[in-house]
This record gives sequence, structure tokens and C-alpha cells, in this order.
Amino acid sequence: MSLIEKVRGALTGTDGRVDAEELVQRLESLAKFLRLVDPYLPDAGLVAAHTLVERAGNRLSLSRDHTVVALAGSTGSGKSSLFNALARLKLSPVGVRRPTTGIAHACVWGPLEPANRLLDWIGVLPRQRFIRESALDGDDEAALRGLVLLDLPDFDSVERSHRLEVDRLLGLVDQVVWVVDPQKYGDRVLHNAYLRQFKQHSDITIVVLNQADRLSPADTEIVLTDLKRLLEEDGLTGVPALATSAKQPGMLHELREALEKTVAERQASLRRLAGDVDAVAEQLATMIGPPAAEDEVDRATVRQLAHALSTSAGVPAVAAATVGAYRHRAIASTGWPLVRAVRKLRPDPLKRLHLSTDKPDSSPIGEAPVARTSLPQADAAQKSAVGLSVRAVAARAAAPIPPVWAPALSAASRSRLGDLPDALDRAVATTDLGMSRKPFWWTVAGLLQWLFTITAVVGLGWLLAGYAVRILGLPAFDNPRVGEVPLPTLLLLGGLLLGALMALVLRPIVNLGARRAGRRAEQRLRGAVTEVAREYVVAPVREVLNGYAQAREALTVVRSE
Ligand SMILES: Nc1nc2c(ncn2[C@@H]2O[C@H](COP(=O)(O)OP(=O)(O)OP(=O)(O)O)[C@@H](O)[C@H]2O)c(=O)[nH]1
Ligand SMILES: [Mg+2]
Repeated sequence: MSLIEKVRGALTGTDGRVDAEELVQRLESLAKFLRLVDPYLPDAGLVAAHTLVERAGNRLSLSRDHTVVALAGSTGSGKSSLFNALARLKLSPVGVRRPTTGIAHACVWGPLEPANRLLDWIGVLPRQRFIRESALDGDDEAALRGLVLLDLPDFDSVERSHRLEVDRLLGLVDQVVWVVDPQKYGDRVLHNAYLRQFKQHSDITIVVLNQADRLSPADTEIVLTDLKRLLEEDGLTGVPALATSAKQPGMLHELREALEKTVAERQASLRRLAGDVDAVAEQLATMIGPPAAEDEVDRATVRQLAHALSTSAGVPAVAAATVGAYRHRAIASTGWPLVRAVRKLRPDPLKRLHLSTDKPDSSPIGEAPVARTSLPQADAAQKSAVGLSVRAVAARAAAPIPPVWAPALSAASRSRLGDLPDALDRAVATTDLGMSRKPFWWTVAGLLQWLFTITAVVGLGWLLAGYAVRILGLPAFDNPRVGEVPLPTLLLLGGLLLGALMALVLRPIVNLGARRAGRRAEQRLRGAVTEVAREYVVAPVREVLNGYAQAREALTVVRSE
């Protein structure tokens, strides 16, 4: 017994029994796996698994009291002769002209009726169905009750239809008895195209060296030894290889016993399906590798994408406009009243871009009017930078998992690209740039500027009134003085000087505030763009990776033997 067989024996029980419930669970997991990967992986690699799920569902819902055993082999090996000999009736024509059998025959041990639905599914025509139960037999055939024996056409037939029929039936039956003869037991097609494909099914495979009556006992041993060697090379170690003869009933003893054991165990159908699940799971394992990275699409990749999207969405332009708007509004609030008036004639840089300067609209989604900016469309270079970073997201996600997933990840990363420009524009338009509230010091500075201006105006008015009085020859005011300087002059010059001084002192403060406002706006805009990047590019990629992770889990259950 090989190591693998020993391990398998330990897992499934020493007699290699397959637990029906466990098999159903594996099949359910296989169906779940297929549901998960179907939207993402190419159909071609999943056909066998889909076929198996459907076939297993059908077989398990049909009679488990019957075991379908097929006699398969090349033309003239004696399948029909063995079929008749086992049934002890002449049911399937044996011929000299090859190939003889073109259509499968079935013999049911026990009543036919309960096996009919199974035979319908297998596709044996009603007129090719026979029963092996007669009152004359007594209990002779009781040990085989439940056996459905099929005589297949030849697999290496010159008739294409025969080969197709054999291939179809070999996919459905519970157990296969390969019938070989002393001349052709080493046939390349038999071993390469058939027996090797059955290596997952060694527990439901029997090989018989038929026409052994033509060999001496010593030669039979030699041929059997050689046959076993070939079977080992096919990966069918431990498969029974028995000598039989359809012409000598005494030489059918071992085969009959093997069939009786199969029928009694009622395990063949489960073993067959379990072997199929093993084979399919092995094939699917190439589609699943290590778990997807915890941080599937890392921060650096998202940051790079957000950067490219920010540039294409005009974030730097909006940040620059915010700097301009801050300066514009600060001067309009804190400058000399005359300067303010001139300022107000010029457009606000943010309003020029049709950007919200108030807090974002809090009305529920759907009711809010679609915000639009007047930012220029992204140019070709910016678009290609976006394309590159979107590809980088897909590539990063695809890196640790099998390459078969790469097209799905790439398609997912691009799936919402069409909606991206609008989403970005909306994000930029609705981001609170932090420009809705007027800083308190602007008001204070604005009031002071008024105060200085009024002071200067009062001084000027006073002086003008003094001149007027003098011109009219009226008695002049006695202007109060502060030190040597008359008060009106002091008021005029002081008001003007203080106003100019304050404007001078405030300039660097306004510039600093403007830069800070620009940085804050840029940060908020980048945050909003990152959200869009996550929703429109990263989320669809994550969805595929999520499918991968769940499929990986499902496959673990499918593979548990
Ligand atoms: N001596 C001897 N001849 C056999 C034995 N089995 C079959 N034959 C002969 O071999 C020839 C072919 O037998 P079939 O049973 O028709 O072979 P088959 O495998 O059904 O062939 P196809 O239907 O063409 O695929 C017939 O002439 C049989 O009499 C056997 O065990 N011993
Ligand atoms: Mg035949």
C-alpha cells in the first residue's frame, strides 16, 4: 500500500468507505465555488466542474440500491461474451464481424421497474434493457441483486458514434470493468486515453484479462504480471487484475465475487463521485493560490491613484483658487474702504469656477441638484496617468493570486471608469473648502479700518471747514493742538497712517492665512477624491478579491478527503 493510499485509508476508513453526507457537502461546496467564480473566470476551465455538479445531483437523486457496472474495452475483447456469460443468457449479440456492439445493452439483476429511471438517465434504450431474475434461479443470483450491468460498444472503434457513446457512458457509470485480451492488453490507446484518465478511480476499477482459456496457466500468470506492471504505470496501483474466460464458466468465479462485493457494499456510486470530485478539485486548485493580501490594495497604491485622479479633477487649480479667494475676501473685508469697493468689483476666484463656497448641501441624495464645476476637462496626459494608476491597482491586487484572476481584476478596476469624471466633479463641487466662515479678526480689522478712515475724514472735514471759515473771513477756530500738531491734522494724518500701517501689517498675515486655506482645501479635496477612488476603482476590485477569498474557502471543503 502506498503512502497516499495509507493516508487516504486513515481518512476514509480502512475499507475506503465514502460518507454520503460528506460527499454531498463537498458537492455543495463545489457548487458554491462555481457560483462564486463564474462571474470572474473563463468558462472553459469550469466546464468539468459544472458537469460534475449536475451529474452528481442527478445520480444521487436516483436509485442508490443499484450499482451500474460497465464492461468496457476494445472490439473483440469479449465484452458481450462476458456480459452474456455473467447473465447466463444470450442477451447481447456476439459477432465475428467487428465491431459488433454499437449500442449499450443493460441487464438488471432484480426487478426492472425500480431501475428504469436510472437507465433512462444513463440513456439505455428500453428495448436494450433485460432482467436477470427468474423463478428457476432460486437464490443463485441473489448476491448480484441490484447490479445493473452494461455491455458497451468498443472504445477504439472505427465507428465514431461508438467512441462517443462509450465516452458518454464512462462518465455516468458507478464502476468499470475493463475487458482486455491477451493480444491487445498493452494497447496504447487503452492505457493513455482511458486507464490513465481513471487514476482517480482506482477504487471502482477492475481489469480482466479475458480469453484466458486460450493461454496456459503459466502464460496467464506472465501476462497478468505484465498487465499489472502497465496498470501501475498508469497510476492504477492495487487495481484488481483478474483472468477470465467467457467460454469457461469456472473462470468467471473471481469476477463474480468482485461484483457481488461491489453490489453488497453499495459504495461504488459514492466512490465514483468522490473520485470525480477529487479530480475536479485538483484541476480547480490551479485557480486558487495563497490568500489575497490582508491589505489587498495597499495605501501607497491608492494614494498614487488618488494623486492622479486629483490632478485630472483639477484639485491643484481649486486649491490655487482658494488661495486667491481667501486673499480676495480678506482684502475686501479688511482693506481701506476705497480698496474694498474696488475689490468687490473683481470676481471671486472660487465663484468663477462655480465652486460652492458655502457648506455642502445637506439635502438628501437624489433631491440635491447635481453640482457641476467649470473646471477644465482632464487632458490626455492626465487621463493616461489615471489609466496607469488604475492598472497599478489591478496589478497590485492580482500579484499574490493565480494569473487566471488577472483579467477579472483588470476588468473590475475599469468597470466604473465611465462614471468617474462626473463623480470626481461632484466630489470637488460638494467638498466644503472651509471658506464659508469669515474669520473674526477680519471683522475686527474691518471695523478698525472704518474707524481710521472716519478719523481721517473727520480730520479732513475739520481742516476744510477751517479753510472755508478763513476764506469767508469769519473768525477762525481755535484748533486744539496735541503738542505742536493741530488736532484736525493729527486726525487726518493719523487716520491715514494707521490705515496704511494696518494694511501693511496685515498683508503677510493674509498671505499666511491664504496659504493655509489653500492647503486645507487641497487636503479636503484629496480626501474626497480618495473616497471616489475607493468607491469607483478599489471597491470593484475588492469585490473580486472577496469572491476569490470565499471561493478559496469553498475549495478547501471540496478538497477535504
Ligand atoms: N476463446 C474465447 N473466445 C472468446 C472469449 N470471449 C469472447 N470470445 C470470442 O471473441 C469474439 C468477440 O467477442 P465479443 O463478445 O463479440 O467481443 P466484444 O468485446 O463484445 O466486441 P465488440 O462488440 O465488437 O466491441 C467472439 O468470436 C467470441 O466468441 C473467451 O473468453 N474465450
Ligand atoms: Mg460486443
